[in-house]
Amino acid sequence: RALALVEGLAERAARRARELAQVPVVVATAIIQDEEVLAQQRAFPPETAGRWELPGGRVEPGESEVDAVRRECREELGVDVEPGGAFGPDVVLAGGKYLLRSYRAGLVDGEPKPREHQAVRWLTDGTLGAVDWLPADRVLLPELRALLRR
Ligand code: 9L3
Ligand code: MG
Repeated sequence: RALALVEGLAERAARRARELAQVPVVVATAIIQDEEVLAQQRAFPPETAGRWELPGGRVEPGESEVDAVRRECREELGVDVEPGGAFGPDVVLAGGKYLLRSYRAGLVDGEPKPREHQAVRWLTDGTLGAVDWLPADRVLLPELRALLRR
């Protein structure tokens, strides 16, 4: 009976792992320059309009995560970035519908201008906590702080 219980638990864990492996990833980008990080203010949908986030969006099928970082920064801000590594925890979005995964990036070319957003703002360690972040992005603030202090 104990063996059947363990086998049942192992089967459940394996099923959950397969489910998680299929959860689409939304990338977020911490563009860092001169000890500041770029945040942008959402314009839509109405539930999130006015709140702040790191630039990014859904990884398309067959696209790598770093390619999604490059594409989203070009689309949303009109800039070329060079992605570094991922940082911080994966954050569950929309009750498990997506996973938010965050990457560091350097600004290679262009001046960030909001194309789909209300505003952009460079934040320092001191002002990082002052904007109204989306809840998922707020989870990343300790790791973002650590990146800015390096
Ligand atoms: N999201 C949260 N924080 C972020 C990003 C880039 C995205 N830093 C959430 C907002 C949306 C979903 O992920 O619910 C998809 O993002 P987008 O395609 O609307 O940018
Ligand atoms: Mg986006």
